[in-house]
Amino acid sequence: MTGAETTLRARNPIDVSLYLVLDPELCGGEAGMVATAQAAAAAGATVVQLRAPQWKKGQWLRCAQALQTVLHPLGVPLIINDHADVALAVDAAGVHVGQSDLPVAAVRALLGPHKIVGLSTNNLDNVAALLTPEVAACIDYIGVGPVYPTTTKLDASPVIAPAEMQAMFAACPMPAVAIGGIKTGRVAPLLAAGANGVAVISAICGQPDVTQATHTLLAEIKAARAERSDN
Ligand code: 3NM
Repeated sequence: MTGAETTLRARNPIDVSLYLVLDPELCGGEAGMVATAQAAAAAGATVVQLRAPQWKKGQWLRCAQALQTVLHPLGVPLIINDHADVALAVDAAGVHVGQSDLPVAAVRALLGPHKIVGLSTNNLDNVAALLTPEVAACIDYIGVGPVYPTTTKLDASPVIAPAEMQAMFAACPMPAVAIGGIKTGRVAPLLAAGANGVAVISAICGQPDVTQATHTLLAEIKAARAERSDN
């Protein structure tokens, strides 16, 4: 797409309230990932992302297809981490990229205007870089993290200080989802700081009762939003 076309593109809506990122190890492999996604989506998770940094493409494709089969009937969008080709092959809802993956303009050009594109941001400079109309027009939402220490992503950036996190949410022109070390009891301050939702791995993946874990997080999100609208 040309710059003019990207700036004219309407942002694709995505409800990032409770964004589940799947982890192959914590879920116990591919079948566990599909079962976890299905249970969490049925319980109210609003987005599922397939993330498997160690996998080969064939496994990505097979698992993405299986996830589409369970998520599509539930109306829950499937986002593919990094691999635009896999997303296109299974007609996933979109792609999420990190700071050192394909640039968002290239992902948008590959996917066309109607797929969701998300980008990880780790500091205020990353958000400031989105503030040109051309770049902002490529992106539908951002991730902001890590907001707490995480042991799930070993190469995570340093934890973002609360003041910087708040500034990132305030500056961000599109929906923003907090990620990193989020578990029960940690949701309210993030939504109060300006997050539109929370993204989790270990708070759902590998939990003994995925449905219950999802319900608990959703209840916290609902309570935090009620609190926010009171103030
Ligand atoms: N991205 P958990 S932190 C995949 O900061 C990922 O961009 C992060 O796992 C970022 O919820 C992270 O178990 C791991 O802490 C999140």
